[in-house]
Amino acid sequence: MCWRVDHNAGLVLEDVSFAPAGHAPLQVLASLTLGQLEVPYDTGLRNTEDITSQGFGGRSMLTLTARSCGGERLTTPVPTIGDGSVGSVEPREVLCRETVDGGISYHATGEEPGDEPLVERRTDLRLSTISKVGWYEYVTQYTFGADGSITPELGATGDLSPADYTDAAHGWAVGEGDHDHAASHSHNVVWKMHWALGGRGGQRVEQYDAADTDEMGPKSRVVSGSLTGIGREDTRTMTDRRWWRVVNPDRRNDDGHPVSYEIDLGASSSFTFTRDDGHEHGGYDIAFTEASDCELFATANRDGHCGRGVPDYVADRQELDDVVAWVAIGFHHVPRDEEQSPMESHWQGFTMIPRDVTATRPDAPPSRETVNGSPPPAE
Ligand SMILES: [Cu+2]
Repeated sequence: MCWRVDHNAGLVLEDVSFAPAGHAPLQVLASLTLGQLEVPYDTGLRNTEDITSQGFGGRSMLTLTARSCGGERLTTPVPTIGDGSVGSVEPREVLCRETVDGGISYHATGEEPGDEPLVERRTDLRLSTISKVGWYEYVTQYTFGADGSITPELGATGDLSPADYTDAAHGWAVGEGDHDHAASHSHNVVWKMHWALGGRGGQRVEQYDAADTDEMGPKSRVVSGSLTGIGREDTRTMTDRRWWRVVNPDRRNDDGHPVSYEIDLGASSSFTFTRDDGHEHGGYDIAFTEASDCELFATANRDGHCGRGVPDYVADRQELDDVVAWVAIGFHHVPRDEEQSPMESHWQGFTMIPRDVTATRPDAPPSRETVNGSPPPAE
């Protein structure tokens, strides 16, 4: 992959490829960035749009220290004033590249009684930057698992806003007694992924749903799963047992299955951006749009003629081929006594995982290399 720092979006990853063990690399994404971070306070008295107003790059992006980065610190030129259109740039150590232990990759009982279990730990590549916006300091983090998983996360630390104290209905008492209620608020994040599975274009989008049927089998209820195509620009919401995938139908693995990446939203406090309130496509957990160079941000997009945000982008229902996905993950933050001070980092994010990029586990241990599909009947 390549990386750079954008004045607004902060860390930008481009041309992201995954090379499964023993296989040729597959391009996965053309780009991966933050599309917006909105922080509306429950009092209704404050709202910030941190990506489009202040930005995560430029002077907001902090120089890393040995304590803030456990790995290697990488340098890039960062503007000293504004977006760099005037003034000078300064090379600074802003990107942290770490190799971290990802826990147990697999654990499976050995072939013969008494054999050691088959066990491997996972290694993850983790990239992060830190941006200070107001009282908050945000960690933009992307974790690339050896299994091909990609996990975007935003960590929030720093301090609670000293300027936002309210009553019990809109906050939480963090001082002595029942007086000083720090205001609750939401961290509403949209990530933007421009897909390029095997290269840009020719991408298809599908939604998977598994529905409870009314049918009770002999042992359990029958659950029926299916895929439906999303052929045109649209917004969708999350529900139980639902996920999405981006597919390249022209590229197949050795089992003949089209390669794809699955998008799993996980836990989120669903939200509607304040600006999107009342719009037909305003409340979404994920949106798919056809790539356009001027559709930069999820809201407050400046280039008015191509739309002010995601609800405008999807409105003309263009056919999807060169696909951009916008994933909305919210976190409703009710302050705690322990957050003074500084605040313990709180995290929000989601995961993308390969689905049928390879015909089997790419790094299978020798005794499992031939396992693929329904086993032959026992003799
Ligand atoms: Cu917060």
